[in-house]
Amino acid sequence: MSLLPPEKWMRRALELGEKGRFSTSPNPMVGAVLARAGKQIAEGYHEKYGGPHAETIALKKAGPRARGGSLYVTLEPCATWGKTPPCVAAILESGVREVFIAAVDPNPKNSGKGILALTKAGIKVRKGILSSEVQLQNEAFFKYARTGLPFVTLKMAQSLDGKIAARSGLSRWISSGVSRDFVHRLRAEQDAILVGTQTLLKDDPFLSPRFNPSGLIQKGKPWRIVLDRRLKISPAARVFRGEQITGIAISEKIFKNLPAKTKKFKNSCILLPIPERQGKLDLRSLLKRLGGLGVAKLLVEGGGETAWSFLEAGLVDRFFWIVAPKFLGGSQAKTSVEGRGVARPSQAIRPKRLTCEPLGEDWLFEGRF
Ligand code: AOF
Ligand code: ZN
Repeated sequence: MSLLPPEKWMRRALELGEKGRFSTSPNPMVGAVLARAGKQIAEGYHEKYGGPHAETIALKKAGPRARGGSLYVTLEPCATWGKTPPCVAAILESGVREVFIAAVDPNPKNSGKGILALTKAGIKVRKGILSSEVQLQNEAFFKYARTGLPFVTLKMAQSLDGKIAARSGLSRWISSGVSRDFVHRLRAEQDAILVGTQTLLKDDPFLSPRFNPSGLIQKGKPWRIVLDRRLKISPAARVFRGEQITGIAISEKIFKNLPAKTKKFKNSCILLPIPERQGKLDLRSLLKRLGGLGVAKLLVEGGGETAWSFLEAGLVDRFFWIVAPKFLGGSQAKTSVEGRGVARPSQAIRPKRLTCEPLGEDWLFEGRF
């Protein structure tokens, strides 16, 4: 199939934007291509959070050759000052004749303003080419920009019979090496990774990604967030090792009543006092808090109680379910989703857009809510 020229350039821009996957959050992945008379003049992408925007990079590279050209950019150019000057100003100055935009910026600060400013200045604007691809690539950014809440991915690795550990509690390893590599890659693009109290106390996890493409991951990331309502964690726990920032979500009540206990953690991590709801941390409040701190991508890694709490509260956007082709058995062995569960099959929580594909020796289910 031969691609129409605008789609061809936009596809390249989409591909370029992808290079920012591990280093731009909570800002978007954006790519830009400048073309004239059917030839590419320059390209650029948003490399890292706080750095220059994609279209500005491409225009700078093109210099005077941009005049009369067409700019293809995956996200609507910004019209206001942020950490960098507005891209619309750079576009107007460049002498570009037309601008193709894949998706309108969901950021209320910029949304629609870039298109308006360009149109007013007499520049031809065309939007919508590969819009859904760009929205899928940036689905965390789109949710975060609209709601202020992180995009939540729930990840689990279980046996065919739904167990996440053998009856002894041992869980290393249920899934295969290929699946574990997949998880480390997934971790690497998150702003934060969260686990519940039981996983924290039982597994003493590091929660670090053993994958850092060209050292792109931002310093201190991904943050490690642990749910620890009553502050039971030991200051010697592994989540305090290494350079990643650690946050402990504790009950507001504990924070108020136990100043001495909280003090010994003050220098090694961020304490996040969260209101309680029915004897548990209110997860929606926690997400709001994390969003306020700039967490746009949150990975919830278990265990079963935590998975149920997020599912029950309707706070999961996407899940990855790794299913290893084996049986562990045992009525006491931990399962992937615990908590109270639903009373009747008709109340089951049903995902949308479910896919399943092989992942090494395992199977990967992906779905959304
Ligand atoms: C980016 N990269 O290539 C484009 C963005 O914090 P700032 O100043 O970098 O501004 C971030 C906002 O700029 C972002 O929310 C989006 O609205 C707009 N476009 N952002 O990080 C880019 N084009
Ligand atoms: Zn910009």
